[in-house]
Amino acid sequence: MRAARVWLTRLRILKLLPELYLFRNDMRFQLTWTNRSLTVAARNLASIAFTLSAAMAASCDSLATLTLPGTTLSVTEAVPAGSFTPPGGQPIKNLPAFCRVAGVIKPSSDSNIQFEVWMPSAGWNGKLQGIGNGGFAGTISFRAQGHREKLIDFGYRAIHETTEKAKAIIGAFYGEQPRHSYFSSCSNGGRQALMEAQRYPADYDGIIAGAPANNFTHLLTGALWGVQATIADPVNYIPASKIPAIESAVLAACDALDGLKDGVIDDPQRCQFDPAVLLCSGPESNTCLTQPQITALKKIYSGPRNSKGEQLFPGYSVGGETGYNGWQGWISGGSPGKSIQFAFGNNFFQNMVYDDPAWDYHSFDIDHAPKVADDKVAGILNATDPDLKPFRKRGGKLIVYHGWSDAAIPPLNAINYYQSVVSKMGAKEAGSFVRLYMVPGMQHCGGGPGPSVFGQSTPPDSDPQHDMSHK
Ligand SMILES: [Ca+2]
Repeated sequence: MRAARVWLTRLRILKLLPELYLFRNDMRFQLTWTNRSLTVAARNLASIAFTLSAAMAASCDSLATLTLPGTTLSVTEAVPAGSFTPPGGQPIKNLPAFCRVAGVIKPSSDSNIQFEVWMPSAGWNGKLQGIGNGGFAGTISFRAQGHREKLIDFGYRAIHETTEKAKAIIGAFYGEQPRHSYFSSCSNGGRQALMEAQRYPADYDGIIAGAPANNFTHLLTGALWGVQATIADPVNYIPASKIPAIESAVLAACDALDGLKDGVIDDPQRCQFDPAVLLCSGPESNTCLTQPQITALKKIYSGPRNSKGEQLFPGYSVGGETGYNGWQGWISGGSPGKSIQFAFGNNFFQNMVYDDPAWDYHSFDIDHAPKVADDKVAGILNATDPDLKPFRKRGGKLIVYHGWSDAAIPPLNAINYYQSVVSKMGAKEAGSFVRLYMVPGMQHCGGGPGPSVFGQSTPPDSDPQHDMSHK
C-alpha cells in the first residue's frame, strides 16, 4: 500500500504570487493523492490528499445525495485511470481511478468556499492530507472591503470547514474515517497550518508548517516599511542588476564561517556583514552601491522599527539574495513599485486595513499602521497563539520549517514563533511534539543555493544538488 504524497509545487506557488493583488475568497480545495509528481490547478487554494484501500460504502455517483451542512456538491463523478485535467489546471498523468467530489461550502451567507475531494477507487492507505495555499489564496475578483465573513473564511474558517466536509465525504464513500490526517503547506499555507494547530487541534494528527506567514499583520507591516525604505525616494532603490554584487559581498564575508565555501551560509546569525563594503569608490556600476542604496540595504537586513526604535518584525537574513525567488521578485521587482512585496503590502493596507482604494504606501506611518492593522484584523488573520496544549493533548505533532534565504518572509519569524511556544509550554513539553528546522540556503518555500527538498510533501527533485533524498 502506498503512502499518500501531496504538495503544492514550487512552480505553482511562484506562478500564483505575482497574480495575487487582491484578496478573493473563492476557496477551492482538492483532495488528491499520488505516488508520482502532481500538479494541481493553478488557482486552487488548498489540497487535501489521501490514499487507502477499503470496501466502498457508497458509489461515487450516489454521493450526489449526500447532505452536509451549508454545503452544495456540484460534482460527484467517477474518473477513470489515466490523465485528468482539473479546472483551470494542467493535465495530471498516470492517475489511478478515483472519485471526484467538488462543491461549495457557505458557513455564512457571504462565504464561497470552493473545494474538491479526490478519493482513489482502490488502494487507499487510510490517510487524509490537506495542503493550503500561498499569498492571498485567490485571484483578483473583488475587494475584501465590507466582506468580513470572507476575511474570516480566509483567516481560519475555510481550511477547517473543508477538512470537516472532506472527512464526512470520505466516511460516506469508504464507510470509514481516515485513520490519520495530515496537513502540509507553505507560506500562507504555513499560516493556515499553524491556525489549524491553534484553533482546530482535532482536525489533524500531524501538521507541517513551512515558512509560515503567521504573524500576518506584522509581516505586511514589514513589507510596506521595506517599500518605503527602498522606493519612497528613488535614490534608495536597489535595482535587480545589483543583487549579484550584494550576494557576492555577503558570501565573501561569511560563506566560509561554516567551514565550507559552497555558496551557502549555514547560520546567517553568525554573519556580521557590513553593507558599507559595497560603497562605490568610483562611478556607479552594478558592482557597487551608492550611499542611499547602502542605507536601504541596511534597512532590508535590519527590519522595521518604529520611531521609538522598537523592532516590529525581523529583517531578512544574509545569503541567497539572487534569483527571482530571491530579492529580484520579492524586494526589487522589475522596477520601483513592481515587487511582490509592494503588491502584498500595499494591497493589504489599502483593502484589508484602511478600506480605501485611494490609499497607498505614501500614507504608511510605521507608528500607527501596525496598531490599526492589529486592532482590525490580527484576531482573524494572525496565527501567533503560542498555546498548543490542546493540540499536544490530542497527540498532535508539529513540524515548522523555514529557509534561511527566504526573501518573502523573514526566517527569524519562524524562530520567534517557536521560541514563543517554548516559553509558553516549557522546553521539555514543546520538545515532545514540536520541531523547528531552519533550512540553509533555501529561499521562499523552495529554490536558492541550498537544499529545498527534504520530505516536506514536495515531489522528489531531479536535481541531486537540492534534494536531500538523493544518495
Ligand atoms: Ca558555506
